Amino acid sequence: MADIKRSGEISRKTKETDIFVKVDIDGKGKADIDTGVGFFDHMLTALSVHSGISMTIKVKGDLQVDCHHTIEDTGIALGQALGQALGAKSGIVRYGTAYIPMDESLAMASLDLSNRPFLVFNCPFTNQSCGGYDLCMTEEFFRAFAFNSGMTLHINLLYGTNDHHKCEAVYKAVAHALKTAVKENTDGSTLSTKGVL
Ligand SMILES: [Mn+2]
Repeated sequence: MADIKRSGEISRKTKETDIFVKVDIDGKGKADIDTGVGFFDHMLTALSVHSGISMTIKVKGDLQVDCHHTIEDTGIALGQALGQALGAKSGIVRYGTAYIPMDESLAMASLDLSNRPFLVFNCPFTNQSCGGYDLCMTEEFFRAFAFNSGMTLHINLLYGTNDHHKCEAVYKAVAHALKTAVKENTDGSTLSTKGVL
Protein backbone atom coordinates (compact mmCIF):
# COMPACT_ATOMS: atom_id res chain seq x y z
CA MET A 1 0.00 0.00 0.00
CA ALA A 2 2.99 2.24 -0.56
CA ASP A 3 1.07 4.48 -2.95
CA ILE A 4 -1.74 5.25 -0.52
CA LYS A 5 -1.19 7.22 2.68
CA ARG A 6 -4.51 6.15 4.25
CA SER A 7 -5.05 9.58 5.78
CA GLY A 8 -6.87 12.67 4.60
CA GLU A 9 -7.36 16.27 5.62
CA ILE A 10 -10.02 18.75 4.51
CA SER A 11 -10.60 22.41 5.38
CA ARG A 12 -13.95 23.68 4.12
CA LYS A 13 -15.32 27.15 4.69
CA THR A 14 -18.62 28.62 3.53
CA LYS A 15 -20.87 31.40 4.80
CA GLU A 16 -22.65 28.73 6.87
CA THR A 17 -19.87 26.54 8.24
CA ASP A 18 -16.13 26.49 8.90
CA ILE A 19 -14.88 22.92 9.10
CA PHE A 20 -11.59 21.12 9.66
CA VAL A 21 -11.49 17.34 9.32
CA LYS A 22 -8.57 14.94 9.56
CA VAL A 23 -8.86 11.16 9.30
CA ASP A 24 -6.29 8.41 9.76
CA ILE A 25 -7.57 4.97 8.79
CA ASP A 26 -4.85 3.18 10.76
CA GLY A 27 -4.96 5.55 13.73
CA LYS A 28 -6.77 3.16 16.09
CA GLY A 29 -9.90 5.26 16.51
CA LYS A 30 -8.73 8.28 18.45
CA ALA A 31 -11.55 10.86 18.37
CA ASP A 32 -11.13 14.61 18.85
CA ILE A 33 -14.51 16.07 17.96
CA ASP A 34 -16.27 19.38 18.55
CA THR A 35 -19.17 20.37 16.31
CA GLY A 36 -21.09 22.48 18.81
CA VAL A 37 -23.90 19.88 18.82
CA GLY A 38 -23.42 17.55 21.79
CA PHE A 39 -25.40 14.58 20.54
CA PHE A 40 -23.70 14.80 17.11
CA ASP A 41 -20.30 14.76 18.86
CA HIS A 42 -21.49 11.64 20.71
CA MET A 43 -22.40 9.97 17.37
CA LEU A 44 -19.18 10.98 15.57
CA THR A 45 -17.11 9.77 18.51
CA ALA A 46 -18.86 6.40 18.21
CA LEU A 47 -18.18 6.40 14.44
CA SER A 48 -14.47 7.00 15.03
CA VAL A 49 -13.90 4.69 17.99
CA HIS A 50 -15.89 1.79 16.55
CA SER A 51 -14.44 2.06 13.02
CA GLY A 52 -10.89 2.31 14.34
CA ILE A 53 -10.44 5.38 12.12
CA SER A 54 -8.94 8.32 14.04
CA MET A 55 -10.96 11.47 13.41
CA THR A 56 -10.32 15.09 14.24
CA ILE A 57 -13.47 17.10 13.48
CA LYS A 58 -13.77 20.78 14.38
CA VAL A 59 -16.85 22.66 13.21
CA LYS A 60 -18.07 26.21 13.66
CA GLY A 61 -21.54 26.27 12.13
CA ASP A 62 -24.51 28.62 12.04
CA LEU A 63 -26.27 26.94 14.95
CA GLN A 64 -28.28 30.15 15.47
CA VAL A 65 -30.23 28.95 12.38
CA ASP A 66 -30.39 25.24 13.35
CA CYS A 67 -28.11 22.21 13.14
CA HIS A 68 -28.80 21.49 9.44
CA HIS A 69 -25.76 23.10 7.78
CA THR A 70 -23.41 21.96 10.55
CA ILE A 71 -24.38 18.29 10.22
CA GLU A 72 -24.70 18.11 6.44
CA ASP A 73 -21.44 19.98 5.81
CA THR A 74 -19.61 17.78 8.32
CA GLY A 75 -20.81 14.80 6.28
CA ILE A 76 -19.43 16.41 3.12
CA ALA A 77 -16.02 17.17 4.65
CA LEU A 78 -15.70 13.83 6.44
CA GLY A 79 -16.63 12.01 3.22
CA GLN A 80 -14.05 14.00 1.23
CA ALA A 81 -11.36 13.27 3.81
CA LEU A 82 -12.16 9.54 3.78
CA GLY A 83 -12.19 9.51 -0.04
CA GLN A 84 -8.78 11.17 -0.02
CA ALA A 85 -7.48 8.62 2.49
CA LEU A 86 -8.68 5.70 0.35
CA GLY A 87 -7.18 7.00 -2.90
CA ALA A 88 -8.15 4.75 -5.83
CA LYS A 89 -9.73 2.30 -3.33
CA SER A 90 -7.33 -0.45 -4.37
CA GLY A 91 -5.85 -2.91 -1.91
CA ILE A 92 -8.81 -2.94 0.45
CA VAL A 93 -11.48 -5.46 1.42
CA ARG A 94 -14.03 -3.05 -0.12
CA TYR A 95 -17.25 -4.50 1.38
CA GLY A 96 -18.47 -4.45 4.95
CA THR A 97 -21.71 -5.39 6.68
CA ALA A 98 -22.57 -5.16 10.36
CA TYR A 99 -25.59 -5.74 12.57
CA ILE A 100 -25.32 -3.77 15.81
CA PRO A 101 -27.77 -3.92 18.70
CA MET A 102 -28.22 -1.26 21.32
CA ASP A 103 -30.57 -2.50 24.01
CA GLU A 104 -33.98 -2.86 22.28
CA SER A 105 -32.79 -1.45 18.91
CA LEU A 106 -31.07 -3.31 16.07
CA ALA A 107 -29.43 -1.58 13.10
CA MET A 108 -27.80 -3.00 10.00
CA ALA A 109 -25.35 -1.24 7.72
CA SER A 110 -23.92 -2.67 4.52
CA LEU A 111 -21.48 -0.72 2.39
CA ASP A 112 -19.28 -0.90 -0.68
CA LEU A 113 -16.28 1.40 -1.12
CA SER A 114 -16.90 1.36 -4.84
CA ASN A 115 -16.82 4.93 -6.19
CA ARG A 116 -20.55 4.34 -6.77
CA PRO A 117 -22.25 6.85 -4.46
CA PHE A 118 -25.64 5.68 -3.27
CA LEU A 119 -27.65 5.83 -0.06
CA VAL A 120 -30.54 3.63 1.02
CA PHE A 121 -31.82 4.76 4.41
CA ASN A 122 -34.68 3.09 6.27
CA CYS A 123 -34.76 4.31 9.83
CA PRO A 124 -37.94 5.91 11.17
CA PHE A 125 -37.56 8.13 14.22
CA THR A 126 -40.41 8.98 16.59
CA ASN A 127 -39.17 12.30 17.96
CA GLN A 128 -37.94 15.40 16.18
CA SER A 129 -34.66 15.68 18.06
CA CYS A 130 -32.18 14.29 20.54
CA GLY A 131 -30.54 17.16 22.42
CA GLY A 132 -29.82 19.84 19.80
CA TYR A 133 -29.57 17.19 17.06
CA ASP A 134 -32.48 16.96 14.64
CA LEU A 135 -32.92 13.23 13.98
CA CYS A 136 -33.97 13.83 10.35
CA MET A 137 -30.38 15.02 9.79
CA THR A 138 -29.11 11.46 10.23
CA GLU A 139 -30.15 10.62 6.66
CA GLU A 140 -28.68 13.91 5.37
CA PHE A 141 -25.37 13.23 7.14
CA PHE A 142 -25.00 9.74 5.71
CA ARG A 143 -26.04 10.88 2.22
CA ALA A 144 -23.35 13.57 2.25
CA PHE A 145 -20.84 11.08 3.72
CA ALA A 146 -21.60 8.39 1.10
CA PHE A 147 -21.64 10.71 -1.91
CA ASN A 148 -18.44 12.52 -0.99
CA SER A 149 -16.44 9.39 -0.16
CA GLY A 150 -17.63 7.32 -3.15
CA MET A 151 -19.55 4.74 -1.13
CA THR A 152 -22.68 2.69 -1.66
CA LEU A 153 -24.30 2.72 1.77
CA HIS A 154 -27.39 0.85 2.94
CA ILE A 155 -28.75 1.53 6.42
CA ASN A 156 -31.72 -0.30 7.88
CA LEU A 157 -33.16 -0.11 11.35
CA LEU A 158 -34.76 -3.51 11.92
CA TYR A 159 -36.55 -2.45 15.10
CA GLY A 160 -36.26 -0.22 18.15
CA THR A 161 -38.23 2.22 20.27
CA ASN A 162 -35.81 4.68 21.87
CA ASP A 163 -34.54 7.24 19.34
CA HIS A 164 -31.18 7.70 21.11
CA HIS A 165 -30.59 3.94 20.93
CA LYS A 166 -31.81 3.71 17.32
CA CYS A 167 -29.54 6.51 16.15
CA GLU A 168 -26.52 5.27 18.06
CA ALA A 169 -27.01 1.73 16.73
CA VAL A 170 -27.06 3.17 13.19
CA TYR A 171 -23.78 5.10 13.61
CA LYS A 172 -22.10 2.09 15.24
CA ALA A 173 -23.33 -0.28 12.51
CA VAL A 174 -21.83 2.01 9.85
CA ALA A 175 -18.61 2.17 11.90
CA HIS A 176 -18.23 -1.60 12.10
CA ALA A 177 -19.07 -2.09 8.41
CA LEU A 178 -16.46 0.54 7.58
CA LYS A 179 -13.88 -1.10 9.83
CA THR A 180 -14.16 -4.27 7.74
CA ALA A 181 -14.26 -2.55 4.34
CA VAL A 182 -11.16 -0.36 4.83
CA LYS A 183 -8.94 -3.26 5.90
CA GLU A 184 -6.02 -3.86 3.58
CA ASN A 185 -6.40 -7.02 1.53
CA THR A 186 -3.62 -9.55 1.32
CA ASP A 187 -2.30 -8.82 -2.17
CA GLY A 188 -2.94 -5.11 -2.65
CA SER A 189 -5.22 -5.79 -5.60
CA THR A 190 -8.39 -4.00 -6.66
CA LEU A 191 -11.43 -6.16 -5.99
CA SER A 192 -13.25 -5.61 -9.30
CA THR A 193 -13.87 -7.66 -12.40
CA LYS A 194 -13.12 -4.47 -14.32
CA GLY A 195 -9.74 -4.09 -12.60
CA VAL A 196 -10.51 -0.54 -11.56
CA LEU A 197 -13.19 1.13 -9.44
MN1 LIG B 1 -25.52 7.12 23.87
